[in-house]
Amino acid sequence: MGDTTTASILDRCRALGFALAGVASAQRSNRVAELRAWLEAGRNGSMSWLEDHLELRIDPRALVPAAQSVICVADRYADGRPDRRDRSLAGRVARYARGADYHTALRRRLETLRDELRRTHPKHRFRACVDTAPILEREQAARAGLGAIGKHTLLIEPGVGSWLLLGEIVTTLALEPTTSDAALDVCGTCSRCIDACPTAAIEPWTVDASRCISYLTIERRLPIDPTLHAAIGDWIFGCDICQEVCPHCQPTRRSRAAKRHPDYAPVRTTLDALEVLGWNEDDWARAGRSGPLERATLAMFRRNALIVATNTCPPERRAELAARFRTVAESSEEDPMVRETARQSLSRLARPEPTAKDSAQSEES
Ligand code: B12
Ligand code: SF4
Ligand code: SF4
Repeated sequence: MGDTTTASILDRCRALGFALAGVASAQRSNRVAELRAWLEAGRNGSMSWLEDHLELRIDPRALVPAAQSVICVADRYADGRPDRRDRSLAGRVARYARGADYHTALRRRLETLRDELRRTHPKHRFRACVDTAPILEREQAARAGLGAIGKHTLLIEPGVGSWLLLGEIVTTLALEPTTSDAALDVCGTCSRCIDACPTAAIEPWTVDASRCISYLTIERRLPIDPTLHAAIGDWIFGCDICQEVCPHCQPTRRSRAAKRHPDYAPVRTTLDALEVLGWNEDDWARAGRSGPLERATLAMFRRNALIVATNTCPPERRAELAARFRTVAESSEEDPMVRETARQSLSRLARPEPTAKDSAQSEES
């Protein structure tokens, strides 16, 4: 990569298997007020790390002093095909976590590019970021022209979907920005994601993370508010509903033809809720650790399993489940969060079954 231009970088990104790539000029976010208001309203829930390094998060030139450019890349990981939901007590895993962990898979290729650039430009700085660095990844990607931000706050590749995972290299190298229409409105009057979100977490272009099922099941290390248990439905790790309903995310000939990286081929779509409830540290290490599921602890998985099992339990298995939950709730050796969730789930199981008449009434209202 002797004579580095934006075009040569984009070629290299394609060769490395990235579905999308572009360059943004390094500049301060023009949404600082919105970000501060979001944090002040506590919409980050217990993710206090989002309050750290705010100056770096809002300006890549603070993250990498004298940065001039942000090279943005994206992997496609799914095509929006609906899930088959024909098994009871099956907890769904969000699509991004069904194959390889993007923190490893995407980062490996991004670091190859970073190392090549470092070799050809030893006087310049290059910092590779994937998810965990303090940077507003969707904003950078939209600026680089990779897509546009939808009302569910995710980056959408128009007509192909938001099934994208993002990464960046922030650099002091001055590169020609790729053309972008960052202000592109891909939503118009649509509000499908807002209407479909089971916890009412979405307002246009903002998500109350403290209510989002993705946060509740993956990030929250404390018991989950029981008033949100039913809304979690069959999601044991993450949630895809706002993407599943988005017109841009539907499987079409174009989206099926769009190249997805083979690393994300699904190896797990669902997890059996009762099996997860029975996991010990060894089972957990085999099933989850060192992969995309690693972000949730064993106790969080077992808490989620209790909720999903309660939500998806067929009437004829209620007694069996109640007996199993009682053992958990009464064991002094149990994790306190799991015990509390078992108690909450038991009281939900004890409620009378909705009758056909109740269901008809609630559909009418
Ligand atoms: C924290 C976090 C979460 C939190 C909070 C989500 C959120 N919406 O912020 C939780 C745990 C809930 C979460 C969930 C998910 N996440 Co997440 N998450 C992040 C992370 C680490 C930081 C995001 C952040 O800074 N949030 C703070 C809020 C305030 O930022 P914001 O919404 O962008 O705020 C801006 C807008 O409000 C904007 N704004 C305000 N008004 C307006 C008006 C208009 C018109 C526009 C355009 C913008 C705008 O200004 C604000 C400041 O920039 C990023 C990685 C990263 N470093 O960026 C991944 C990331 C956003 N997550 C990602 C994914 C895949 C998911 C899930 C789909 C996973 C899943 N299936 O369960 C869900 C999606 C839920 C959803 N609808 O957002 C991907 C998204 C890829 C994409 N296509 O956009 C990212 C980029 C990770 C990655 N490297 O690929 N996530
Ligand atoms: S991921 Fe699920 S809970 Fe979170 S905003 Fe989207 S639909 Fe709502
Ligand atoms: S569902 Fe509709 S409103 Fe939501 S992001 Fe997609 S196009 Fe925009």
